[in-house]
Amino acid sequence: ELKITIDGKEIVVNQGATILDAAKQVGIDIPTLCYLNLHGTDMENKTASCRVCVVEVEGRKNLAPACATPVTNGMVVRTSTPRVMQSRRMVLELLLSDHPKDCLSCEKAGHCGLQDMAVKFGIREARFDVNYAQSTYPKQAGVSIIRDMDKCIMCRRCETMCSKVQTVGALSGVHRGFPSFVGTAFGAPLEETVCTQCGQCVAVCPTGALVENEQINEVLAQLANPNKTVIVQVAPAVRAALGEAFGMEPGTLVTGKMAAALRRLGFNYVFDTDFAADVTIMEEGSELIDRITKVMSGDESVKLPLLTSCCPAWVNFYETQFGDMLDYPSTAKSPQQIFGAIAKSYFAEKIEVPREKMTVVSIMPCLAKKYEADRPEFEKDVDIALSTRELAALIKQANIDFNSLPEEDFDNPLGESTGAAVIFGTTGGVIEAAVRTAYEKITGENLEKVEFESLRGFDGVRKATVKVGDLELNIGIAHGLGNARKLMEELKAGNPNNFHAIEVMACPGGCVGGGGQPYHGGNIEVVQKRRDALFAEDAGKPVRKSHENQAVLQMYEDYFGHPMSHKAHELLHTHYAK
Ligand code: HC1
Ligand code: SF4
Repeated sequence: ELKITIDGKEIVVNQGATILDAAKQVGIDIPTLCYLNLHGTDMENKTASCRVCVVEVEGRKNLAPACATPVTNGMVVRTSTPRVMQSRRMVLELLLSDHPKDCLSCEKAGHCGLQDMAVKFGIREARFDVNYAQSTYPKQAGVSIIRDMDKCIMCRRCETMCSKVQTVGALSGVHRGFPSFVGTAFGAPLEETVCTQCGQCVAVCPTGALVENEQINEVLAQLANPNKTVIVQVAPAVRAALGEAFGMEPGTLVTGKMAAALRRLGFNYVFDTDFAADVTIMEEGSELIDRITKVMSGDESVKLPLLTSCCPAWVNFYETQFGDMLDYPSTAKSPQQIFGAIAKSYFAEKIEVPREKMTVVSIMPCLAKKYEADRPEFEKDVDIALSTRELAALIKQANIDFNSLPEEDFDNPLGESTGAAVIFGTTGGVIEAAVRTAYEKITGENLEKVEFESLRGFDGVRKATVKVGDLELNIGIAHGLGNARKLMEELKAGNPNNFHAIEVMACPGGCVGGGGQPYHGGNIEVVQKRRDALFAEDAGKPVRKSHENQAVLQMYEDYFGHPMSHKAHELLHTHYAK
């Protein structure tokens, strides 16, 4: 234990604590810009590059960055002396000297850490402004992400996220001095690197250097076109976060208001990705049972464990990083793509609209879903994928008073869903949904208690064994790609845990923590509250097992026959490539 005095307050801290940690203990708020700690994940960025958190330490000549200076016994610290305040101002002015001044039209306006600091410190003029008539770096616009390195302040949060949490390593600091920024190898567009499009770099970027590829106007163009039937689907995790954009507490469920808002925006059919999540369980669950049966009878043509395949950043990750293990993931398409395929076949035929006259828009908590929708093998089953943030912006542009909307239902039939589908949006939820169905299919018994507590939780890697009749089903769960890598390395070493199935979600927390969700400002508790909201929605649903979704069963009867049928394979399954 160490003693430290901050602004006259004596504090006892543990060895290893920083001045910032100590100050937090007693509620002293030292401003930070580059620092970020997503507690419970591997994300801690303490590069001490912005110098906004500097403080005075008695006996030291130079100011010290609070985020990266460990406490020593007897330390005396002052956090807001005139010298400290002047220094913070100067640092901000220097950062702004090398930063574009297009705040008015910047995508990050209102959510920008640099802007917040400039406001807090009352910066009124750009004393050292360099001439920004010309951009220094070309803007790179990808399918999911736009990189504008003129706006990079070298905080390195994206690099920490990409390298340490996701273990992807697509981004790193290049050059020295003024020309430095965080870039890709040889300046390649993200699509041509190992980037998975997870969007977690966007989620933690404090400025407008990394933002989504906004497609709001494309959606408006479709809605304005009288020749188009425009269908919208909403992912499970969106309903647990959208309310935050309208001032609601994190964890507020807005399912009904969201449906009402989409209807007022002019979508012809307001449907639910949850319907397709139930279909995914029908397909993936059947595939799991099929593989287990085959492996147990000595058939070596299939592999265990089955890896879930609904998270597009995870798909990109295993395609690039584990290209020799592509027979492990389920061949089922993701719910987003299953929905698109069903909308443009089964539903299109039902309402007698040719697919060319139909536009499918998805609202996703994710940026990789834009990339997924754009993959050539999916043939534009989904035309446009907007993030939760983009939907919030669209609702605001349309002058809809979200908070006073009534609660409305989704349309039928592709709006009907079960509790199992709702929990797809949190880590552990996809596999819990699959187990609910697999249990009943394998044992033929009714599953009384549908909650599997052993699969829930927030640890990065979780392992559980679920008894399904005589079978001991061994399950692995990872969220965050670095954690997924640990499980993949285990598989390479011979599957010592004898896993039958593994669920992976690329983002910390699963989709509730997706790269397209309202910015959580570095507070991982926000993500956990969204998760709790999804579990609450599941608990309140009258039907909680995917194979009991009546609209799904009707569709199989009318159209696909049965899961894994020829037609199901054609429309609902995919293949992977290195
Ligand atoms: Fe997800 Fe999924 S849960 S991937 O996290 O399987 O994005 O929410 O839509 O497709 O259903 C995201 C969420 C989402 C798919 C489903
Ligand atoms: Fe890295 Fe994900 Fe950002 Fe790609 S999208 S650069 S993988 S953090």
